[in-house]
Amino acid sequence: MTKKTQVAIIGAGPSGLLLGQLLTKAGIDNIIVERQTAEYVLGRIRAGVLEQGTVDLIREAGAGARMDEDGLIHTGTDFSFQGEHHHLDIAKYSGGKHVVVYGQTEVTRDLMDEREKDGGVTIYKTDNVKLHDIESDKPYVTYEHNGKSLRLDCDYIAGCDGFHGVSRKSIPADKLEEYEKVYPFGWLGLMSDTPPVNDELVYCAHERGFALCSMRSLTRSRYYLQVPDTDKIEDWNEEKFWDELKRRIPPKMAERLVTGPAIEMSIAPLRSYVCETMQYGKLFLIGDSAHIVPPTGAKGLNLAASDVETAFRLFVKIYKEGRTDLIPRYQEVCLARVWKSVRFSWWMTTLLHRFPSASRFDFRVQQAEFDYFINSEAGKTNIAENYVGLSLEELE
Ligand code: RFL
Ligand code: PHB
Repeated sequence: MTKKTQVAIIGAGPSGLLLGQLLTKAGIDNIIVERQTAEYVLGRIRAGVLEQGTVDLIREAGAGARMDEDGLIHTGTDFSFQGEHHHLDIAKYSGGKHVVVYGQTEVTRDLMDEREKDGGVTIYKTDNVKLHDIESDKPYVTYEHNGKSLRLDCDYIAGCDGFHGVSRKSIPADKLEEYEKVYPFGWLGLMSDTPPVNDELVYCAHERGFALCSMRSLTRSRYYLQVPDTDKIEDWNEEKFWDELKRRIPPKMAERLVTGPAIEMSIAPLRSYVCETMQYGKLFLIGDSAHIVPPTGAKGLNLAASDVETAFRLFVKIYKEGRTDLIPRYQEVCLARVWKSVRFSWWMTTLLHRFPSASRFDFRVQQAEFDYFINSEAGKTNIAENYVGLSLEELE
């Protein structure tokens, strides 16, 4: 059986769902093809910090009501270096901007609900998704669903299928321009229904390794620990996690930390990756399918949202004004922002983590760099304006 749509979207993560909703609201037909079930997608605990641009786009997609109600506005963020606590007034140093703490799971759920209300089509539990003739005027997608082989004809394909997806792999290898950096550690995350230890997030550099105190609400906390990339989840348990966290955060915070059962514990590897070939023929790579950043700058989901914004504005120009001449601008506009976020995420990671290869000299330089940034007006402005998100170029 063959279906037809204007934009075929591969992947129902935040990129695919956000693009789908924006297109639907603009009257551009789209179908999402997702490998997993909706429950599986909602079970992945990931991002927590939304930039203003991401918040605005979610509202434009009609999925902002619950975020506006429940999202926590953060006008500052905290740092700790070897147990010494520092507050950074993000609003003061970014011209009055802030970030919103609202979980990726909730964003995804809101977008799924809105899509259902609008009658948007998402085909979950698909297998063997393949992209065909992406260089031609008649690209199409084939997949298996409920034991049947199906085909989806389309004008364009949006590859929103994450780092391990099939979209990027459909571009000929000799056309891919890729850059990668893998870090020798990962983040062990723990979610618990306990009140957050601090009213702001706390990024903690410590000789035992980095730790992050984050949250999802006033009753739900999210904590992370830097762990060697060789660690397995079986090497850890809740007790060991809480003990280690208390050692890495400021002592006063450790005293008031409320511990509790883990709702989720998992390890994520850290990497920086950019595929500069973000558009090839009729295929557009969006979000994690095109780039990965280590989570230290809270940029992954926000970069995905800014790709979505660029792709969406482009599709509107194409369908409403026939502006196919703007297609090459897609990757130019995206990459200008991607590389700046890649830089910031790499810098935050380098500033705050313990690298196994670091010497005593390297540690002193790291300490001096932190000291400089946190005590200088220029340093604080630098962190704040990157943290709230840099602006996006116009398509034309
Ligand atoms: P996703 O979320 O990976 O979704 C891709 C979807 O595509 C599906 N898929 C396929 N579907 C069909 N056929 C195939 N062959 C397919 N292969 C894959 C998958 O099942 C999935 O549903 O990519 P997307 O939509 O681009 O979204 C990107 C974000 O998820 C990611 O950037 C963020 O989570 C990164 N991130 C953070 N970003 C922030 O902006 N702020 C944060 O605070 C933040 N914290 C984090 C993070 C990521 C983390 N991990 C686990 C990597 C914290 C962590 C720990
Ligand atoms: C999170 O709450 O999951 C989170 C917050 C800030 C980061 C990374 C992850 O930089």
